[in-house]
Amino acid sequence: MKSSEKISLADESADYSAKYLMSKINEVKKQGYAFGHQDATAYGLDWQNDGNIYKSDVNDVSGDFPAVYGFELGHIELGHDQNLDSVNFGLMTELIQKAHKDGGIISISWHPDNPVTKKTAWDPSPAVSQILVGGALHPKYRAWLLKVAEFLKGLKTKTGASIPVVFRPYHEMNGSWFWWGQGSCTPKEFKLLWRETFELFTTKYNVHNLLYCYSTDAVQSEEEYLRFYPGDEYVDILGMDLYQHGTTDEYISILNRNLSLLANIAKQKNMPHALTEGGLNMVSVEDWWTQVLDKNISDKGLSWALFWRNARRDHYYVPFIGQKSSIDFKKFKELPHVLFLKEIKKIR
Ligand code: BMA
Repeated sequence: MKSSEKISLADESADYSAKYLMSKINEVKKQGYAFGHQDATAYGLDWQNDGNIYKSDVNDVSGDFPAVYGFELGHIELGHDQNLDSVNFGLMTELIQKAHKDGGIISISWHPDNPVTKKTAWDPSPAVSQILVGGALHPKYRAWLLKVAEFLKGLKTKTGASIPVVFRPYHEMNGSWFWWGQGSCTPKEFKLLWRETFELFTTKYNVHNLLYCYSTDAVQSEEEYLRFYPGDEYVDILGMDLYQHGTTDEYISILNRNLSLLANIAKQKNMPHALTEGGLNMVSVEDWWTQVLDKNISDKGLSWALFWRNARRDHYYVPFIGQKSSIDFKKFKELPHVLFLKEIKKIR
């Protein structure tokens, strides 16, 4: 029997592909951690994928593609053709197919608009109580979730096999910037939102290719990490989003405190864990990759670390050719425990 057949996931009807992905994620951490980038192949600094090129700033600089590929579903709920960052959903499906075929891991986030005010995800006006079962906007929200579910379950290889993904909804809920965050709903409402989404996906919409990832922003304590936690029956992977907003010394201590705490909870729950988002905007520290990041995360048992999108000249998280941290990034890529695509491809 293969190890993936023994794996039990939050979704009791999870398909073979999801179990296989979970066993792969568990294998990865035995060898190191995988490197991930948001929208890696959709666009980069001064280029955009028009459907005819396959490239990534990461590959241009380092000679290999990321092992983990972050994609974002914001605005799929509105029925738009493009997400909130102008990535076409058809193209996204193709890029997911390609990354999967190459042996990469897919992680998907979702920044839905505020269902009450119709403003962005960053409008913290309360909304959760109205979209829960029994709420006035529940039917509307169910229709939103159906759109997400259809996209996710429609992810198939060219030969029709299911493509498994790490689904990471309602992230950074302990922060107060999203409508599902702290201050906009109670922990009880948040947990219901998560569980109702999970139940709808697994029992009504028949989505069975997902691993559910719970990810907070930085926390002060285990209690804070678990304040909104919906329960082990609804989660497969534990994550944290940790960005450098202040000094390098501050970030070093944020990484160590938070990732040690995360590793501890993950051990108790026997779940894999990851740095699900992070980075230093515009990577202004030359040796950031080896000296700030790797030195402080390599002993934390992570399965992966994903860096945010290369959107524009003042909003990017991985180097492009000629960028200040690119020499250090190449050294980082050569570290034996840092896994890029060619390395993760070998892990089964
Ligand atoms: C944020 C920024 C936004 C973007 C959003 C969703 O961190 O990058 O510009 O729209 O993520 O990808």
